[in-house]
Amino acid sequence: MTTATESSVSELLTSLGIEQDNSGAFCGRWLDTQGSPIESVNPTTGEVLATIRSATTDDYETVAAATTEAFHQWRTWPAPMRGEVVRQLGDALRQKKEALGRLVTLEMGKILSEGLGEVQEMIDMVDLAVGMSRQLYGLSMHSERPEHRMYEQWHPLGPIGIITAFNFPVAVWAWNATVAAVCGDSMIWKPSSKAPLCGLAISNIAKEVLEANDAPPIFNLLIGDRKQVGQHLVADPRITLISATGSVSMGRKVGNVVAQRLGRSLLELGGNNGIIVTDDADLDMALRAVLFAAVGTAGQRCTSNRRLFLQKGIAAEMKQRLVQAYKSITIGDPMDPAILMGPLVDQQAVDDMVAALETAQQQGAKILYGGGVLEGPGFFVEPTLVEATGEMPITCEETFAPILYLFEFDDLDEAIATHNSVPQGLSSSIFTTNLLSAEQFLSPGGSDCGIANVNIGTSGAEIGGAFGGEKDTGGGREAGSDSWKAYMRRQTCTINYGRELPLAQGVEFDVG
Ligand code: UN1
Repeated sequence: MTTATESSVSELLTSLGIEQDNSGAFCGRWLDTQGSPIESVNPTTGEVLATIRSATTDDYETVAAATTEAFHQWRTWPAPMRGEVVRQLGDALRQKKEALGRLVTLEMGKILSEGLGEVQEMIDMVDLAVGMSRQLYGLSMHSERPEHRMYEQWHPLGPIGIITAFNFPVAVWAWNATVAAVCGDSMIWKPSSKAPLCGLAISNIAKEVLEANDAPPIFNLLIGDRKQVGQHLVADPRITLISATGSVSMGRKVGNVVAQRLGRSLLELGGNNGIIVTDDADLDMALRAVLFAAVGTAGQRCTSNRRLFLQKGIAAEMKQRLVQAYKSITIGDPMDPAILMGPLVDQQAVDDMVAALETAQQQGAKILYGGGVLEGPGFFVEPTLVEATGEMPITCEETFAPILYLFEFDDLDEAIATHNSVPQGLSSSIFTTNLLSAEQFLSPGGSDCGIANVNIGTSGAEIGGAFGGEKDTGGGREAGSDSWKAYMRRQTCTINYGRELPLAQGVEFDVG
């Protein structure tokens, strides 16, 4: 007998065009892929949701060729017309927001409010990209030569590759895809094998929008392993840009291969994000921000708060309030609105958390709260507070789990130095009511991260800004501001409208 939950899950999947057994490659049409099956597992129950026949090397070739062909057509469309297609993608996402949000929650386990928020982030990206489609501005310069004009223009770049992680299985595609589309690029998306159904659902939605506009197949998909798909995508000279989100070790490999062929890469890798709370901070606000940043998405955001620096005057009170708050975190089915923390994505993530906590204790840490693994089914753990003492190399690593390391400090210089002493440089925050402390944190000698916030947590960035970080985080910038430039090629043009041919820098070169 089918239970109510089972039937509602299958209704949801059907409404997004997902079957029990699915193709893993799309390029305007679904290919008959025959690669080894990938199971999408619901991390809340451990049950298989659906299967995907992964793409093979042959499928890669078919998709890469179609994506290249699509680029040749798409780049001739005026940018505002490309923007119109993206606008319609936004309409489709609005219609499917509820279903897509539920799918995100079902497949990777973030709570429904965050699942819906992620789809909203896609919609916001669409709106931004539609505006961008009329604002892909180049500069004009004054030529040093008489009767000459100089300007720069931005052309579509080419077919691009988008590699995304499980934790933002749809929004990170949208950061790249919406901007790349208005810029005139076609693309191949390789989603995480831990969240492949999200890739199927989005591809089905994009397919309808493209077909309704007689647009070439620019939004393509390949689901498969590194050998069959990933390594071809990264090494393929046709793929002008690889935008990759994931671990530092993945980014190092991808970056190396792309650099070898002098391609472009845009890397958004690990974070080890710190929050500094000074004695004069508004502790109510700091507490709420830390909770969302450290426990939200079960600590599985690249922006999750992993290190908390407490000034000595408020440290004891904050620790006590944190423990109280952690005790009241509701853990369970992420579809249930009363729940604040869902499961980790899989057993490997649970094992990684357990191993990190063991190492932390060997290195002298004390667990202040949590540390436990909950009974299955599902991959549930307790959110955990760890008192860091002295030298603890584990605190320089990113563990994708709800572990928060607590540090104490005397003065802000010291806190900023420790804050910056890790290899990663994504997001950072300070909680203070002192203008001088806030500005010190934002000054050139302050936070060394790509994102620096005052009285806001480390996670939950808006799409209007450029998103990304420094050092091991990889240096890439996605989403808003002028991030679009990564998806286009710049051309500097000089036009002589006179009858003479003067050379620049006063060089004379006359024959006879
Ligand atoms: C990620 O975890 O890879 O700032 C992206 C945030 C989200 C994006 C996170 N808007 O937390």
